[in-house]
Amino acid sequence: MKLVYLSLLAMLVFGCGESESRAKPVDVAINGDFIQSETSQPVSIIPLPASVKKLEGEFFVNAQTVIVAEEGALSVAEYIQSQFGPATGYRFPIVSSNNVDNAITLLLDDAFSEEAYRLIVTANGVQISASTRAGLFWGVQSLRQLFSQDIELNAPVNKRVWPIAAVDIEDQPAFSYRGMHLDVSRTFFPVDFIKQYIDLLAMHKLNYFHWHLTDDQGWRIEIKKYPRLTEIGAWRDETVVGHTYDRDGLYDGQKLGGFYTQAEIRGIVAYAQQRQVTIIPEVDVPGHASAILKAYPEYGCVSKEFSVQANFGVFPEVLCPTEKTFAFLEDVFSEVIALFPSPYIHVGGDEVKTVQWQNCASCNAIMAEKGLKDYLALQGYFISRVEAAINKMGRKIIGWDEILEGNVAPSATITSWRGIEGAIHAAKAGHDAIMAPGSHLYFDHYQSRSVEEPLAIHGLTPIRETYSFEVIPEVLQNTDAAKRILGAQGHLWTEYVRSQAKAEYMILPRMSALAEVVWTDTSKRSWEDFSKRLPYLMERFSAKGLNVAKSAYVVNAQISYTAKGFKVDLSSDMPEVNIFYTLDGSLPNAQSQQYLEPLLLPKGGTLRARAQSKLTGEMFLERRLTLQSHKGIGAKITLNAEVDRAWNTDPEVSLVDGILARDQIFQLDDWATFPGEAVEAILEFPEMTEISLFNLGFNAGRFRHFYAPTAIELWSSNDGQNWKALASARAADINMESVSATLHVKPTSMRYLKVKVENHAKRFSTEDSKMIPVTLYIDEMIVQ
Ligand code: TNX
Repeated sequence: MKLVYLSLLAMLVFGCGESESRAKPVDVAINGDFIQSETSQPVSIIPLPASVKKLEGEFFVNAQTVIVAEEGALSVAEYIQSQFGPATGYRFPIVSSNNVDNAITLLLDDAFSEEAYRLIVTANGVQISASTRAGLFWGVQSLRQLFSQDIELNAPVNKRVWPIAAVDIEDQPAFSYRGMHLDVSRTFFPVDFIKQYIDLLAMHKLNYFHWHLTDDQGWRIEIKKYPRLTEIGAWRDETVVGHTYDRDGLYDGQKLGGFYTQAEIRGIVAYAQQRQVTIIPEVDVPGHASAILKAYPEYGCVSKEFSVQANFGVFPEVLCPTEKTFAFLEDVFSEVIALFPSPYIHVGGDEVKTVQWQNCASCNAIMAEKGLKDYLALQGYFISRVEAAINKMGRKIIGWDEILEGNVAPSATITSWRGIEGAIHAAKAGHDAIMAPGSHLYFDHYQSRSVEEPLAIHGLTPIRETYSFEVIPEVLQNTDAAKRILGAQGHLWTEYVRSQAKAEYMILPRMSALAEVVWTDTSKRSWEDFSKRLPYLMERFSAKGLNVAKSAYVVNAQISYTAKGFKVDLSSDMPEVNIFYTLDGSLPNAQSQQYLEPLLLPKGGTLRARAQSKLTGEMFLERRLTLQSHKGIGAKITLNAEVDRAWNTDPEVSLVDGILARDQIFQLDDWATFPGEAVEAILEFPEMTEISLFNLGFNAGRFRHFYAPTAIELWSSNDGQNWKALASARAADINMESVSATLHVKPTSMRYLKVKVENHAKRFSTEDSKMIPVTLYIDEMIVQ
C-alpha cells in the first residue's frame, strides 16, 4: 500500500512520463550480489533548496557505506550515525581517508558562505561540502529527505539497500534567524519532548529555539540561589478546563507543574548544539510574574496572597522596579547565562499592567528620582536596567515589541508579535528585529474553519496564510533597514495545548511552511509547488509517529448571493483531492455526492463537505455551512455601535450575508462582535419590503462568557427620518440558552429597518478582580 502511494505521489510531482520509468524496479549489484532494489524517493525537499539539479541514476546506501569526515566534521558524522543508524541497522563507520567509494563524504571548504552547502549524489556516493558544521548539517537534512520515509523509523527496516536519487543541490538560507518558540509554562513538557522539538527544528533547518521558560502559570528553570522559584513557582493547584473565558468555568483540581534541572538543561543545550540549534532562553519580566511572586513576594509592589495562575490571560502581577529586584534578576540571569551559550537572552517585556506600580509609593519615588514621566517610562527603565546587567555579562537582549515603548538601547533585538509594525519601527530605529506576527506565525490559532478542529486560543492561521508571509515587508524593501530584519519565528503558546500530541498537531505542518518562508528565496516560493511536496513530509512525520494536522485539506467555500440564490464554490488548498458533500444533514463520505461544479442553493440549507485524498482515500475534516436566504441579504447597513475593527473587520457584511455563524468556530469573522452596551443597525432595503418576522442569531451559553442580548427593538421607516415602533423583546422574553430570538411583526412594508440591541452582560474577571462588560456576538439579522 505504502509503495503504491509513494509511486502515485511520484506521478503527482514529476508527471506521469517520468514516474513510469522511475517506478520500474532496477536490479543492482552490491558486492557482486544481485538483488532487486526499491526505487528511490522522488526529490521533494522542504524547505526548497536554492537549486536542485537531477542527475542520472541513484546511489545505494548499504551495510558497507562509510562516512568520510575530518576532525571538524566529526559531530556531523556522529549525527548521521545516530539519525540513519536505527532504521537501516548500518553502523556507518567514520573514516578519514578521502576518495573512497560508497561513502557519505563531509568536506569543509572555505569557499562556501556561512550555512551554505552543496550536496552531490552520484552512483558512487554522497558528498556534502560547506564551510561550517552548520552548512554540512543542513546538507545532511536535505540528504535525509532523499531517503524514503521509513528512514525515520526507530527500529531496523527489512531492506538491504536504501536508494537515493542522484542530484546536485546548491543551497543557502535566505535569513540568518529562523526560529520556533515553545511555551513550557502554560504546559510543562518533559525533556524528551523538548529534544524531539529540537529535532523537528533541525529537520526544517531552523536554527533558533526560543524557549519561553517562565510565566504566570509556572516557573520552569532551576535557579540554585533561589530554590523557591521551582519548589513553589513551578506548581499550580489546578488548571481551568476548556477555554479560560468559558462561562461557569470548571477547574480540574489537579496539582500540576514541573521544571528542568540545570543538569537537564545542559543536556538539552548540548543536544541542540549538535543539531545547529541555538537555544534562546526567555525569562519574562516585569509582567507575567505571578509564579515569581508566589515564590518571592518581596519582589512585588503589593502585599497580597499571590498564586501561580490556574487560568489564562494577562494578570496585574508585576515585579517592583527596586534595587532589591534588580539584584535578584542579576543573580537569576547570571545562572541562566551560565547554562545557555546563546548570544541572546530574551527578557520578555510583554503585556505589562502597571496598576500595581501606580499604587506603590516606592515606584512613584523612583519615577521622581529618575525623572520618568509615566508608567510606560518606568517600564522602559525596568527593561534598560535588566539590559545593562545582561550586557555586562557579555550578552545581548531580545524583548517583545513592547520594549520599544521604553527607552531601550539600540543593541536590543525586537520580537515583533503584535503585527509587523514593531519590526518596521525597530529596524528604522536601528534595532535588529525578528518577525513574529500573530496573524501568520502563531500556531496556537485555529488552522482551518472545520468545526472539528480541537480547541484553540482564537484566531485563524491556516498553513497557506503562514506560507504567504513575506519576511521583508514592502515598506522596507531596498532599504538599509531591511538588513535589520534577521528573519522570522513561529510560536507555540500552550494555554490550550495540554498534550504532546496536540503540540505536534498545532505545529505540524505549519512549521514546515515557516521553514520555507525563512530559508527559501521568496522569488522561488509558490504554494502550488509547496503543497505538492508537503504530503511527502507529512508522511515522514507520520512515520516518526507524530500527530500531523491535515487541516490544509479542509474544504474552502466561496459564497455569493445571486438573484437565483446562493452560489457556492468549493475547493481545497491541497492538490489531488475529490470533494464530497451532503445537503441532508448527514456526514459526507466517498459515497456521497461528488462536487464537480459550483452549487446553486436557492433557499440555502446545511452543506457539509469533506475532501478525500485521491492517493490514499483518506477523508479529511468536515467543513459545514448553514445558509439561509432572507430579505435582508445584501441590505445596506449603517451601524451605530462600538466596533473593534482589529478583530472584526466587516460586521456590516457578516450581519446580513445569509451565512449563519452558529455552527462555525466562534470568534472568527463570521460573527459580528460588539463590545459596547448598545448596538443600533439600520438596514436599508433597495425597495419597499414587507416584513413579518425578524430573527437575531447570537452566541450565548454554548461558548465562553457570552450572553444573549438584554433587549431587542425594531423600528420601521420609509424615509430614514421618521420611525415607527414595530416590536420589541425584553430580557425575560429572550431564551438565554437559545441561539437566536425571533420577533413576529404585523406585516409591514418599509425601506428602512432599525434594529436596536442592548447588551448589559457583565462577568467577573479574575485578571482584573472586578466585573467587566461582555462582548455581544451576533451572527445574522434574518428578515422575512
Ligand atoms: C500573547 S505574544 C502573549 C502570550 C500568550 C499569547 C497567546 C506575547 C508576547 N504574549 O502571553 O500566550 O498571546 O496567543
